[in-house]
Amino acid sequence: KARTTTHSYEKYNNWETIAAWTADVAAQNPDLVSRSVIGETYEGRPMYLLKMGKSGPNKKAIFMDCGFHAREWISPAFCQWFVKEAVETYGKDTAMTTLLNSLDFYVLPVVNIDGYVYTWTDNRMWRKTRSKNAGSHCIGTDPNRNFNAGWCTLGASNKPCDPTYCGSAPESEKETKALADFIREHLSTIRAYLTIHSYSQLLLFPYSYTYKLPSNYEELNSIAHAASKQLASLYNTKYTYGPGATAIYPAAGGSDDWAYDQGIKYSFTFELRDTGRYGFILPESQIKPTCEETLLAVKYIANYVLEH
Ligand code: ING
Ligand code: ZN
Repeated sequence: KARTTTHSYEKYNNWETIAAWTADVAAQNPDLVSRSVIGETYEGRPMYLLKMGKSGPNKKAIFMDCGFHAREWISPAFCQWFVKEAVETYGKDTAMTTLLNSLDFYVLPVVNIDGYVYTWTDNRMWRKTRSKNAGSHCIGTDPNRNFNAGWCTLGASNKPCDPTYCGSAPESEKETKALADFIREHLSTIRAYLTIHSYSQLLLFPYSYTYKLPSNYEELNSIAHAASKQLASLYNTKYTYGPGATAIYPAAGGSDDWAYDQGIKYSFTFELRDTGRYGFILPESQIKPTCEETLLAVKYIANYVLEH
């Protein structure tokens, strides 16, 4: 099929371009990257997952996803940037080389593909999935309210027309079910879960569905402190960090809380730039600096996981 747009790491790419890019980056780096399909979306699009790392025995893994919320375009841009940095700096940057030799990274570049497509074609501010709701004319479920973590008890709506609609049941969405199934099947290796959103410049960790603190709160807090410091070292971008319930707002059904309760003790939600000047419509000129600084934080967390 003829390509209609050229991929660029410093531009926002449409889904067709990102899908073609996942095939290309795997084909061009066969000893470092492989592509699989973990499911399909409500509208039937394949959910591509990239596995990155040098093959080796008994490797721990880090799972990272982007594009939960359709309008948060900087998020998929970061997943693409991360993959680019991995393949371009492996064998050159000693830190990245160590990470890829010792860990596998599972990167899901866009979770909510149908929603992402809809923000390109119809409504730039769309957030939810694009599934039909029985008994309602309103479309979509908030994928980050659809996980089985205090599901729909707090900071979520049971009304299909609301932007934080929790869905008809936990994992009612094909996209969240595919993600949760993959993680459940790889629980023996996955040591960290990272989910990339925007905006607000926050580094969140559990819990969001309750005010109770996670068992390794002190450890998560110190990791978040150090990762934020790394991030700020490049352009002085200020992040706040803490448990979701207090650092942003109480909200049940989030993927980070669910992953944590599955036993993945290093679970973080990034809220990338900015703090509201441009919000979800972050200019393309900010893709490079945003991704560069975020990469420092992700590398810090990955290296911590490797050593613990
Ligand atoms: N923020 C997240 C949201 O889904 C969040 C905040 C994180 C909620 C973790 C619950 C758990 O509302 C954005 N911008 O999407
Ligand atoms: Zn979001």
